[in-house]
Amino acid sequence: ITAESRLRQALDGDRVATLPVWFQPIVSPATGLIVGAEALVRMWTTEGELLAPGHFIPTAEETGLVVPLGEHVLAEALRHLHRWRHELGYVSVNVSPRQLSEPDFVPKLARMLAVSGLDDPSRLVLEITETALLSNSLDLRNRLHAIKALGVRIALDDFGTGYSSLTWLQSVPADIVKLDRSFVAGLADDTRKASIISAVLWLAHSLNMSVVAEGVEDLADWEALRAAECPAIQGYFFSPPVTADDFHQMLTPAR
Ligand code: G
Ligand code: G
Ligand code: MN
Ligand code: NA
Repeated sequence: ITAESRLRQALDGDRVATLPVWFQPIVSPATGLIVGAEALVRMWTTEGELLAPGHFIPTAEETGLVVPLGEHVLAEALRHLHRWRHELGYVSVNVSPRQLSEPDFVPKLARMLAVSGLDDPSRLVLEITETALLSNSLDLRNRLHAIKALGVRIALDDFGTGYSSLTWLQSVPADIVKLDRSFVAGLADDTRKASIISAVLWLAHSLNMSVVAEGVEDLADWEALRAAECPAIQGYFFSPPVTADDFHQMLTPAR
């Protein structure tokens, strides 16, 4: 059974069960409170193995199956945003280059928002990677502006690792920079990383953008980011991605 037919089967079946969407908290280091979450899809195989997205997103991209897969993740993200509307600020969803280049991506997104019952579209964030924007075409930029016009926010994922980060900042109407974990993990013991982070924080602030530092794996990094007044962090130190039910428990702990 090929990776493609496995994915096709999953999409034809019970998507919610077979392609569960997990959530990783995004936290304010100043308060320790959960401000948002990144939605990260998983896949159960018929052999009962749970696959991380690295094992099937590339196939999904190549075959175009990332389009129905992406719709499923978006639908689940919106459903959970509604479920957690009183406890959670926002949910951030990864959008692949292939999805973004679908001609009816924006109208579909608008329809999904309309039926979601979401009070404020800025509570949905779309994460875009630099590879999606390599072309930097006018068409793509128009599309990003159309997404912004819906009130949805845009985050630059894996920021700092591509070739054109500063070009991006200039040309993409982004709201959030997600600083790649290669700049974050170990920053407390690395003055070069710490300098890069303060420069990015300053730059983002000047451009009216927020920052999420990814890959915070220990207390020292958390403390350093709090001292640097980084608005938000994400990483194994606080929590790995967890099931929706486990995330629900983190949001509404039993008193
Ligand atoms: O295997 P691992 O968990 O490290 O893979 C994470 C990668 O998979 C990240 O790059 C993340 O952006 C991507 N990813 C996770 N969920 C989704 C999704 O719903 N859609 C897309 N396009 N990518 C996703
Ligand atoms: O490319 P993207 O930023 O969307 O990838 C998110 C991926 O990063 C997820 O697969 C998630 O499991 C992983 N991740 C989240 N926190 C940490 C962390 O603290 N350390 C490492 N190494 N990976 C992390
Ligand atoms: Mn991401
Ligand atoms: Na990232």
